[in-house]
Amino acid sequence: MDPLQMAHTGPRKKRARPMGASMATTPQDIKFQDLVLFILEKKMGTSRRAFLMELARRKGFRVENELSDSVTHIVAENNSGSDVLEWLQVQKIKASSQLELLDVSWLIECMGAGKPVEMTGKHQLVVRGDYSASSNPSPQKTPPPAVKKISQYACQRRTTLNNHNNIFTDAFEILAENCEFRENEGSYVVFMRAASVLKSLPFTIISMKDTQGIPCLEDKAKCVIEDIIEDGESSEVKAVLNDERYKSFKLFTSVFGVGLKTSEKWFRMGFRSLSKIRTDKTLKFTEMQEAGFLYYEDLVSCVTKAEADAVSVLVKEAVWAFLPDAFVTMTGGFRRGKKVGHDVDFLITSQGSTEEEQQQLLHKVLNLWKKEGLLLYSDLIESTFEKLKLPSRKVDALDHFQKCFLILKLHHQRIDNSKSSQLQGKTWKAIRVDLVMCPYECHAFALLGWTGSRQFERDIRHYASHERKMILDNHALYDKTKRIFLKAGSEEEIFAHLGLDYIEPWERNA
Ligand code: DCT
Ligand code: MG
Repeated sequence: MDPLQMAHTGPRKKRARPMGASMATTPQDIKFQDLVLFILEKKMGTSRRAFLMELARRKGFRVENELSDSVTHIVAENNSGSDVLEWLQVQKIKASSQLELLDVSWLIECMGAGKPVEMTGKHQLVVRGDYSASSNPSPQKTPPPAVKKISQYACQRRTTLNNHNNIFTDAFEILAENCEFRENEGSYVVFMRAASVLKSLPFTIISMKDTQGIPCLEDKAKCVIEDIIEDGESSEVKAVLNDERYKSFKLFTSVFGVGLKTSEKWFRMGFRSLSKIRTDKTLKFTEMQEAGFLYYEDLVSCVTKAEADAVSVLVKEAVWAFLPDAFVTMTGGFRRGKKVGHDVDFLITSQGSTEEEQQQLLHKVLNLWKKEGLLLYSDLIESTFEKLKLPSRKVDALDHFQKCFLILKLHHQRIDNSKSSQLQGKTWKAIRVDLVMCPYECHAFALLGWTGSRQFERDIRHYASHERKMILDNHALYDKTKRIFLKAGSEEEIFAHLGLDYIEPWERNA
């Protein structure tokens, strides 16, 4: 049976569990002001109703908890129109002729489309002349959506930012982060892969049947999906969000320069808040952490696309002042089309300059910004790149390019005013910026590596080694069978060497 048909197969009351408070209280943006929905609990069950209410609210629909005069659409499952009218009579509510009585199949189609779909005869509930019949007219079934085989590798899936399964992927990302904090690499990978595959689906998962044939979903992940479908939330996620260690690590690692080791230390010392840590006389901070605390508020607030564009102008101006032929490309999440990020990443390369000129460039750029008072923090790491060295076999290995991790002062006047998030009184914002300088021969590999997402990078490297006997990293692609390096001047050529269809940057949000 197909997923949409499954929605018609009756109440799901396997386990009657109380609803979490988060369900009704999550504020959601209403996108479709003209519609006010009410979902009938009768014959549907509490938890399924709550799940559908939460899902619809997430998609921007206004869904009322109680039936009121403002309701324009009543959605019911396994009820005829007469059943619904009878129920309304019992509630002493007079149905206006404007009120739409709809089968749940309409709502499910709306969820899939992400917007209200046209109401047709198959959705409208049948009202018999005498109102008395209670049997359910079998609603017309929608044909099953064509299911293409989904690859286990993110580099063979197209994953845009249009995620139909946030409700599940948000849960997986919290669980993965918790595993990361507990250095449980195995489970971290399980949850990240599950989140990644669900992000690529063109439909919302509504029942467990929908998960059939989807790779990368281990039992652990399926249990979470089942919990959310049945109860509207995952008890495991709820427990993690209340967990002392998770909460502390989340807080500590939000400071630039604080990783797992430092978080562990502070947690063991009994710290639970940043204010206590900031003011503790016995603690020693690295220069990075000092900067992290100093610019904390700016750095935890996301970088917008407008801010990233303003930084891009700043970077290009500085780079071109010293190497006018240099290529400067914004990479990372913004290249994948994200509207916000935690930093702005750039890849710089140049064809016509000497090795010496290339090596000096970042030093000159930093000096210029220092003079201009824009450099709030910098950490420059020299290249350890060696030509003809075999690529790294480790999928998470860092690259050997010269790079710097910075905090730049971005004056609000540099941001396109209409989009600026200027705070009153403050004329600038501290922004995290990463600059990477790579030799021209490597730029396609470096661009592919720095565009991400992390899961996409992991999977394309796994794919290269497991499916093609090749080793791919940010510097090169090596064919182990032929024992040769495969050259590439563009990302398209790398995909072609690997025998992969080209995936655009905005389809790499795995
Ligand atoms: N990258 C990677 N492996 C790492 C770190 C980074 O493959 N260990 C790649 C993937 C993305 C790119 O570098 C930039 O990294 P981030 O800035 O951390 O990620 P992002 O996708 O740009 O996301 P954000 O919006 O948080 O900056
Ligand atoms: Mg980034």
